[in-house]
Amino acid sequence: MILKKIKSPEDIDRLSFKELSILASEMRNRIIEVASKRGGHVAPSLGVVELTIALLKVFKPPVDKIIWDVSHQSYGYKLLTGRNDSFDTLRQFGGISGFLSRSESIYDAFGAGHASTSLSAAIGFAIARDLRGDDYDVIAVIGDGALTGGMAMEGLNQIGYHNNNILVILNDNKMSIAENVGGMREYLTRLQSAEIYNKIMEDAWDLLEKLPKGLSTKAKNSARKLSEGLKNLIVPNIIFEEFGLSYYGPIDGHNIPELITLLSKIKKIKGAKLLHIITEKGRGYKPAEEEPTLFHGLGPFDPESGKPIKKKGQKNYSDIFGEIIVEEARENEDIIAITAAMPNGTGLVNFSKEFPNRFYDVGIAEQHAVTFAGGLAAGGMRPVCAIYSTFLQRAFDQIIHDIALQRLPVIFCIDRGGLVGEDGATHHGAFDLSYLRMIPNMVIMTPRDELEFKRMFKTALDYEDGPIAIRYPRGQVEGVESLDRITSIPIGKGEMLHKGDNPLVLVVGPLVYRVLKIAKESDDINPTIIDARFIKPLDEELILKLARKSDKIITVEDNAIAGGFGSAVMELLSDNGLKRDIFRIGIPDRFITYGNQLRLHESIGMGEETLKERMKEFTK
Ligand SMILES: Cc1ncc(C[n+]2csc(CCOP(=O)(O)OP(=O)(O)O)c2C)c(N)n1
Repeated sequence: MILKKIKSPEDIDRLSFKELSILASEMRNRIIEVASKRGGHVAPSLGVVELTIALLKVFKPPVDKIIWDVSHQSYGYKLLTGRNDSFDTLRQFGGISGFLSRSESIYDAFGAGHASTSLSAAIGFAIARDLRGDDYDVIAVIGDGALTGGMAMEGLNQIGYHNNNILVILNDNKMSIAENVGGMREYLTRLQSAEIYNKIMEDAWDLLEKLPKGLSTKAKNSARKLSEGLKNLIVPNIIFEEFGLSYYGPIDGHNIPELITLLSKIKKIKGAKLLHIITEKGRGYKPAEEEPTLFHGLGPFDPESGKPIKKKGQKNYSDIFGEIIVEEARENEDIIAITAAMPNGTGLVNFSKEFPNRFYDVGIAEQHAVTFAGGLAAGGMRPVCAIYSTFLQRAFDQIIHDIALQRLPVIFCIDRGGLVGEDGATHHGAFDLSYLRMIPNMVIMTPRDELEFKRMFKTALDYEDGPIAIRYPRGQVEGVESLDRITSIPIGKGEMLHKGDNPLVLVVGPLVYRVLKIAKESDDINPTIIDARFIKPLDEELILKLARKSDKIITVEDNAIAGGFGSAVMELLSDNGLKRDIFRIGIPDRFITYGNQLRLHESIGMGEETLKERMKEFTK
C-alpha cells in the first residue's frame, strides 16, 4: 500500500509516475470505502484524484496555498495531507470535516462549503504575499459549476486586472450538481472543441521553450504576443485572456505525467494564469460515472452496487415541496419555479419535466435568482424561489432591496432550515429566521408537518401583498392525514396544540412534535403548547393573552437564538410591558459542528433527552 505510507505531501516526492498511478487507484478505493459508510461528496472527489496528486507533486503546501472552491472535492487532498488515518471519521461528530477548514489542518489554506469563493480568496492571498514580500505560489481550483457564481466573476475581474502571480485551475467536468447551465457553460464547450487551437498551443509551448535563455523581457513578451495572436486566429476570444489572465489548455485532467509537466512549466511563468483541465465527475467508479448527480453528494451506499442505503417510504420536506408545487402549477399557470443549481436537492425535478417552460435553473447564482424572481413578479408571474437556507444568505440584500422594498409577491421556499447534520457549519440553516425577521414587509412561516406545509403553500399563493417565506428543515416530514381540500391559514395565526398550565411553550417548525412528546411522557410538567406557525407577523393576540396568564415561558426553534423567534417573542412581551421569566431554546451563539442531525441537537440541548431536562429544570 503506497497510500498508507504517505503521512504528508513530501512523501509523494520520491514516487515514480507508475507509483503515482497506483496511488491514484488506492485513493479512489479509500474514498469509496469510507464514503459508502459515512456518505459524502463522492463524484467530485473522484474526479480530481490525479489533479490532487499533480498539485502536491509540483507545489508545496502549507507554504504554497492551494484553495479548493467549495472544498467538497477535497477528500483526496485530505488523504495526502496527513488525514488518511482519521479519514474513517469523515463527517462524523468529533471526526474530520467533509470540507476544508483552517482549524482542521495547516494544509487547508482557506475553508469553504459555499461555492465560488476561491478566486476572491486567492487574490487576497496573492496581494498579501506581495505586500509583505513573501514568496509562495497561490493556486485556486474552481469547477465549471462554481464559475457560474457571480462572485467568481468578481474575483476573475480583479485577478486579471492586478496580474499578481496566481494560478487558477478550471476543473471542467460539464457538471454542477446537475448538468451545468448557462452561457459560460456553452462557451467552455466551444473552447473544448477547438482542437486546432490545442495544436497551436502546443507549438507555442515549444516555441517558448526553445527561446534562448537570457532573452530580454521585451523579446519574451513579443514571443508571448505572437502565441496569443495565433490563438486568437482560431478561437476569436478567450474570455479569460480578455480578463487579463494567460490561458492554457484545455488538457486531460486525468493524465498525471501531463499534468505534472504542464504545472511545472506554468509555475515558472509569472502573472495571472488559468489552466483549463477536462475531467470526468465520478471517474474510476462506474456507479458514479453513470450517475454523477446522485453521487455528487449522498448518504451511505453499497460500495459494490452503488445503490444508496435508504430506509423505504420516507418522504422528506423537499419531496413534499416537489409534490405541492407540481399540483398547484397544474391549476395556476403563473407559477414559475426557480432553483440556483439545486433542481434535485430542492425537489424540483418533476416540476422541471412537467413544466420545462416555467422552470429556471440559474446556476450557482442565488443573488441573481432572487432579483430574477423580482422581475418575474413585477411582470405578473408567481415566482417560487426554492433555495437552501444557508445559500439564501448570499441574497440578503436582494431580498431587501429588490423584493421587500417593492413589496413584490415572491414566494421563498427555504429548504434545509436549522441544523442539517453531516455537512456542518457551512451548511446549517441557522440564521434565516433572524435575517428575514428584521426585513419589513416579510411574512415568514414554518410548517410542523406535511399538512401544514401544504396549507402554507396555499397561503403563500393566496397572499399577494409582498414576499412570503416558508422555511422547513432537512429530513423526514411528519406525515398526517391530508384533507380533501387544502385551505390556507390566516396570516399571523398560531395554533394551540395542548392546553396545560405552566410553562407556556411557544414552538416553530417540526420541533413542536418533540415538545408534544416530552409533555405527553412527562409527569413533571404539563405545559401549554403553541405552534406559533408565523415568525412574522407573530400571533400577538394569542401570545399576549397566554403570556399574561403564565409566569414562565419557553420558546423553541431550530434557529440561532440571537435574533430568532424567541427574540421576537421577547420583543413583543417587552413592548407590551410584560415581564416574564423566559427561556429561549435554539441554536447557541457559536458555529455548530458536523455530525448526525439528532446527535447535534442533543449536543446543543435540543434533542429529546436534553430538551426534556432543560424544560423540566426551568419549570421547577
Ligand atoms: C452558494 C452555493 N450554492 C450552492 C451550493 C451547492 N453546491 C455544492 S457543489 C455544487 C456544484 C459545484 O459544481 P462544480 O464547481 O463544477 O464542481 P464539481 O462538483 O462538478 O466538481 C453546488 C451547486 C454551494 N455549495 N454554494
